[in-house]
Amino acid sequence: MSNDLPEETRTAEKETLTKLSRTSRRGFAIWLAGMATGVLGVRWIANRAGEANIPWPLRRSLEFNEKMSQFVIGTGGLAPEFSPSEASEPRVNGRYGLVDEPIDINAWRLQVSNESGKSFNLTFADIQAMPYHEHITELKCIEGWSQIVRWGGCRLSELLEKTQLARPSQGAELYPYVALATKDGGYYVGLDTPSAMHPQTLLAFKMNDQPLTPGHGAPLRLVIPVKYGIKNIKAVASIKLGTQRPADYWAESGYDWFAGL
Ligand SMILES: Nc1nc2c(c(=O)[nH]1)N[C@H]1C(S)=C(S)[C@@H](COP(=O)(O)O)O[C@H]1N2
Ligand SMILES: [Mo]
Repeated sequence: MSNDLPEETRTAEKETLTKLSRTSRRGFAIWLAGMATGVLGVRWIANRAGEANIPWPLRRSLEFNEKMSQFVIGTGGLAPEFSPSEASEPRVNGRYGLVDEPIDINAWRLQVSNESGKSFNLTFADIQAMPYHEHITELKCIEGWSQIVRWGGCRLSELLEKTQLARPSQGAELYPYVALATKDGGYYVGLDTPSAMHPQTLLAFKMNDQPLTPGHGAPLRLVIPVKYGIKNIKAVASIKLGTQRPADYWAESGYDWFAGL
């Protein structure tokens, strides 16, 4: 793994995580106090054994968030959209998996594949030939800042439909997971397929009407406004559908794997 960020930056993200889990625990404790009088509360307290190194109150609240987010997504809920005047450029945040050399766009390929062995190498022109979509949404970093940005690109759902990679065979169930990675594997993200197929989930090559800059993930990045910034992988080079929950860079450091809003 190429950790080209100074160690202090990584440490800063970890400290944020610690603060965040403390905050979630506090919030959850208040919520749980209210619930404890109810039947559900009793059942949840009974269920409190530690699991997978996540303190139980935090784990429960994450599972609760996960269910809520999936409910919103399942009913076609959209992340809030804003007006063009509100959009501006976000900071460059996180350089894992980004390369310093300029990208040769003619040699660049996006590898899309699935577990059944089906695979395509798409050119940048293939991506640009897809129906173009834009939205103005908030990029929310788990560190506590957010930025309204105008994004443009193709829908991941339309690309998966066109390539017929979302299912093992026609009429079969969707693969439940999507794994995305940079070319060198220095950054990688796992998604649940419903979030990947959400209409606002874009493979973006434009930011605020300009071509994406290298720091923001040129030539192509994921924009997934129903998730925190950590899932919005820059310089994405491979996308694979499968049945196993994929590895995820920040989930490995203890962040919520689902990371939904
Ligand atoms: N390849 C790659 N993608 C990444 C990251 C990274 O370190 N490497 N950081 C993530 C995080 S934590 C955030 S908040 C957003 C920030 O996007 P921006 O740099 O365009 O503001 O990118 C995400 N995508
Ligand atoms: Mo972030």
